[in-house]
Amino acid sequence: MPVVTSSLSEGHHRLLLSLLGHVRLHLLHKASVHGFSALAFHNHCDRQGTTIIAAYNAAGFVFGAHTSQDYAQSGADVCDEKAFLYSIHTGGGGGAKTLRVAPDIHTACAFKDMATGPDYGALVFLHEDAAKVQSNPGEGGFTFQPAQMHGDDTALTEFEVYRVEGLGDLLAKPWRNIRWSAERRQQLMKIILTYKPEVQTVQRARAVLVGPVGAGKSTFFNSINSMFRGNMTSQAIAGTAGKSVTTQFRTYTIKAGKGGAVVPLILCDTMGLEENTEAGLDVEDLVHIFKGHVKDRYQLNPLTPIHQDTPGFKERTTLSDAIHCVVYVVDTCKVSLLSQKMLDKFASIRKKTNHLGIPQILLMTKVDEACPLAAEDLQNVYRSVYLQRKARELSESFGIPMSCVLLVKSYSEELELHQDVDILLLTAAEKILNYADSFFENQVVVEDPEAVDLYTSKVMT
Ligand SMILES: Nc1nc2c(ncn2[C@@H]2O[C@H](COP(=O)(O)OP(=O)(O)OP(=O)(O)O)[C@@H](O)[C@H]2O)c(=O)[nH]1
Ligand SMILES: [Mg+2]
Repeated sequence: MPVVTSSLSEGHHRLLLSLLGHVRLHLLHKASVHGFSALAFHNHCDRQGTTIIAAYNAAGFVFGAHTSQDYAQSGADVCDEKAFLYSIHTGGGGGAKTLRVAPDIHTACAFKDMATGPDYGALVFLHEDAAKVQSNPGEGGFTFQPAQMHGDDTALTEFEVYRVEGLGDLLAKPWRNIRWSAERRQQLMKIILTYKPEVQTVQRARAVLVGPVGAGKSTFFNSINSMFRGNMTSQAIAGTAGKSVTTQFRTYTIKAGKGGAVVPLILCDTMGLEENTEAGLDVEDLVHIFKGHVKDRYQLNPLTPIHQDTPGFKERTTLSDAIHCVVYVVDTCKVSLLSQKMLDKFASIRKKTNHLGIPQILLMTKVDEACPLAAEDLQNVYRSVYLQRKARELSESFGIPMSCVLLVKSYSEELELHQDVDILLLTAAEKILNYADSFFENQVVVEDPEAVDLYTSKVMT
């Protein structure tokens, strides 16, 4: 499915936010993709809470309507003290002109909640199921000059609707204490570099990154690698495409500096999960990965699941080959958009992971994209009310305690390392090692660890 992107320029976006306060916009409907029809509009926008319309015309106007009430095709007149019409015009060489029209409180109902396009009386969008707006200034209690509202041009070149998500304020106290100092960074580096697994036969902890396509798995590995190397690296191919960019199972060894000591943490990268069966990483393939049967660079194929006769299948595995911690990776911007099918897939993976006794953590990536407060200053990450809400939402839908949820920002476009980014990445790496220790503590001690089927504790011949 093509990615649907907003047509708002950076300037329009900024001006729109200045009308709305401390919020984030989430695109629900884009008529050039979904259709200039009332039906398509209601399919995407009904019962979405606070929304704002952005209609575009060839005269360079972006204009629309804000309401804090649901569209629900109830047939009723909906009143809303928070409703307003607006217009932003940046054409003509001068600065941007912004117009905000509140309804007359004595007469006004915000909109007629019909099965038509959004009907604010003075402006009726998608009029007659077409790319146009009907303009009736004064009607419904909204008074304006048509020239100021839409430059007298009622034909629409685009029509978008955004859900307005309140970001809340910053918490007075962060919900997790992070020390943002150079000393702490050094301390975490040292803890990780001197880590030794509880079990003597195992040299390094092995964690696997599991998550939907584009969640930031490969970029997380690249970021950890860059941090230990001391410069930006991009060993794992990362990027965006309709399908998973990563198609091979990779086990990455990390070195502290060029040619330096090996970090006692192996990060394994996998193909992204997709909601449909026979697409994306196969859940049974993942179980083979957990048990250590899959070799580095194995070409994953959703249509041909791995089995014992698969070339390269590693039959005899040791504790060193197995996965010691599963790291679920989820894009913070997409927490509310995880489909039931994807959540079901995660639930089935969790069931299998629990059965194998592997500890799990949940990594929420792209906090900078999800929350402007975190983008402005990463030290706000555990103080942002919005991010805390998203973490709770995810923890509940996964059934994973909040204590296992970690927020990170990976290096996606930077050329230089940054202390705050490093501290969040190192905190995640330290947590992975602690959880791997829990895995080791649960292992039965066997006489010959080199010849054991881990998960049946059966000595193999
Ligand atoms: N702003 C920002 N972008 C990120 C972050 N992490 C990843 N990205 C971007 O997200 C996109 C997808 O990242 P990948 O690391 O390729 O995602 P993946 O989970 O490996 O995806 P597949 O291999 O396709 O399943 C890339 O364009 C990254 O630059 C982050 O923390 N912040
Ligand atoms: Mg990848």
